[in-house]
Amino acid sequence: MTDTTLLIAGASFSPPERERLEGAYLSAYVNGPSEMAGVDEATRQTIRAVAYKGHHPFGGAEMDLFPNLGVIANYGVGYDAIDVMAAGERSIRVTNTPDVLSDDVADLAVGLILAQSRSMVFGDHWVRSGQWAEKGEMPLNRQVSRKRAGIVGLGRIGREIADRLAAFKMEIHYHSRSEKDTPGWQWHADPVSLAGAVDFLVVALVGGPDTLNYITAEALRALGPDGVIVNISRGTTIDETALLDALEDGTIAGAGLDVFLNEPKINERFSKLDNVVLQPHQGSGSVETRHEMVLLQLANITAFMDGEALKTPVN
Ligand code: 8YV
Repeated sequence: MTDTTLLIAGASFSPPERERLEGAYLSAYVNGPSEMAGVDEATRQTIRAVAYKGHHPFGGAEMDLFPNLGVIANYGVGYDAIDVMAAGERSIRVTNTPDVLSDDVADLAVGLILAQSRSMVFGDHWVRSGQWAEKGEMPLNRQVSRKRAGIVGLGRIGREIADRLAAFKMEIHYHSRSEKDTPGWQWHADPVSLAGAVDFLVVALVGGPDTLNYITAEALRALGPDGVIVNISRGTTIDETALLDALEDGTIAGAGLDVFLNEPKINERFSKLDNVVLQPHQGSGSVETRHEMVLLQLANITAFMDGEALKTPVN
């Protein structure tokens, strides 16, 4: 190894993840796309791959800083931060890390349904604060099993969520662009019709401009005062102002949210609500899955360097 070939871009890479990438290729490091212009000219010339982790926009202007860049390997299944069109125009390949994280994200979606409906965070506080001993039983909450679930986006993660909720004896409804071969599950042509038919609406869409504000105020009204919404996709997929209004005025019963606009400095209105369970975008965040994600990211970089077929290309 003589020249730097890899740019590691992402303040959220853990030390073991960084070590693994650095152990494979002579690397330079930046916290994110906004620091790329600060990489010295000689190093920029040598970069052939970027290992990216994060949610800040990575566009054509940043790609142009690296004339020999051939692949952007994203850590994550969602690559909405990367301008894939701009990459294609520059003959830069983009890869992601699908499948390895689907179980974790689906588990968290189910966990959010359970935590919100069965008041599990409140219950924990009831025990710790001594109110159980002082006041007795905590207030009753809402049943989960045998309800109706609506999945928005029946991709890899959406299917995992639906399979899990079916095991909770739920009726499964879904909305996707076209009807899938899923006997017994009911397809809805639009999210408003889906929301009107279910108790739990789980958003499992891809991010990006096509799904911006996909869940509207109208869909939230259709979900209704007993309905709960769960989002494990991207904050952009729900009209966040409409969601906050609906949670504050009782248009819907509650929410379980792992994703937001403006992460990690989310809208302060969320913290004042007692009908929400909030998580810090940790859907894929188990030790096991994050390990597999960095291995897949690295496998894509290695395939590119060796002139082999990319493992999980997106363009
Ligand atoms: C993030 C995710 O990649 O896979 C995705 O699309 O949102 C997550 O797994 C992870 O939080 C690192 O930013």
